[in-house]
Amino acid sequence: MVAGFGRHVLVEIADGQRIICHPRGKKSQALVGDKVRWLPSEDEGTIEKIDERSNVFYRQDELRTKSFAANLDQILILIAAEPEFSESQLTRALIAAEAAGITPIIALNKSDLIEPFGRAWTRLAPYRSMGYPMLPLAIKPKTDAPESATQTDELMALLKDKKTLVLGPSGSGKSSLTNLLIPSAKVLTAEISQALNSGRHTTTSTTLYWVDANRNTALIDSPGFQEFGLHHIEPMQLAQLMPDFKAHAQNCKFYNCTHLHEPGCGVISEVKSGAGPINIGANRYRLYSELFAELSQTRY
Ligand SMILES: Nc1nc2c(ncn2[C@@H]2O[C@H](COP(=O)(O)OP(=O)(O)O)[C@@H](O)[C@H]2O)c(=O)[nH]1
Ligand SMILES: [Mg+2]
Ligand SMILES: [Zn+2]
Repeated sequence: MVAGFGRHVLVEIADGQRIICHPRGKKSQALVGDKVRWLPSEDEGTIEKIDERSNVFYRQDELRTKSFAANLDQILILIAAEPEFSESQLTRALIAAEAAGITPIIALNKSDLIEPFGRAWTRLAPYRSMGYPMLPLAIKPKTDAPESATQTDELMALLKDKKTLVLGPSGSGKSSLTNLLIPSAKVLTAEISQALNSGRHTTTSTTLYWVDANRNTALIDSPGFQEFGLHHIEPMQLAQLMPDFKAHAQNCKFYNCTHLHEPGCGVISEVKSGAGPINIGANRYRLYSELFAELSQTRY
């Protein structure tokens, strides 16, 4: 499945044709990236079965709103020198990726903006020492920039033959990346919304674009990075999904330590001393405490 607008989805068949399909019944909610079995019905199609998924990327903003993609190889978190990225959003996306067992790549765009880029790159230092793959990018540098060649070769090598979900805040360069790699993306998007949307009110959707003619390399565009909810994650799982916390949580005295107030907590003693090889900065500890509180609120 390559695009979805509520109950109407686009399924791509072997020859590359994309067909409007409807799920049969309520339970078979197909996600972008799913492999599905379908049957023609009149001029459209019905999804009969969804193949088993290797993974599902899950983001739950409010209790009712869920966004998904399935069978991903990796997640590209695209942030930029400007506008300044939110460490909270970055952390949430990384936790969601860890929870789904999908490799995240952090890319910092707009390396041509030397000073803000330097500041942002420094802010990312803790994430490099946690071991996250990270690369600088210039997707669409200003033409008067000293080095105006686009800096995307390393990224291209990472994307090759993989299905990559692209996430990032508004203004980070997501559309620029899509347009660079898939020159026909604008036309495709217009066609898709026309096919699926005619006369309906819908929000923007998640869409899969092939980068190569052989359909081996794909980018999946997904809106909504601002409100990155993690309501599907238990607070007690959090530390295991944050590599810097995980490294120190094994030293806690209590196996069910929340790392908020317990005596003999390996995390708290690391935050206080800053002595370990993987330091937990004050920012990260604050983000953890906030998330822990948020995820501990009443569940339905
Ligand atoms: N200086 C600079 N600007 C860029 C770069 N890449 C994209 N932009 C600009 O950043 C702005 C936002 O880009 P866009 O692709 O629309 O971001 P989106 O909101 O994530 O889709 C546009 O004005 C782009 O021209 C870059 O490498 N350097
Ligand atoms: Mg955009
Ligand atoms: Zn602890």
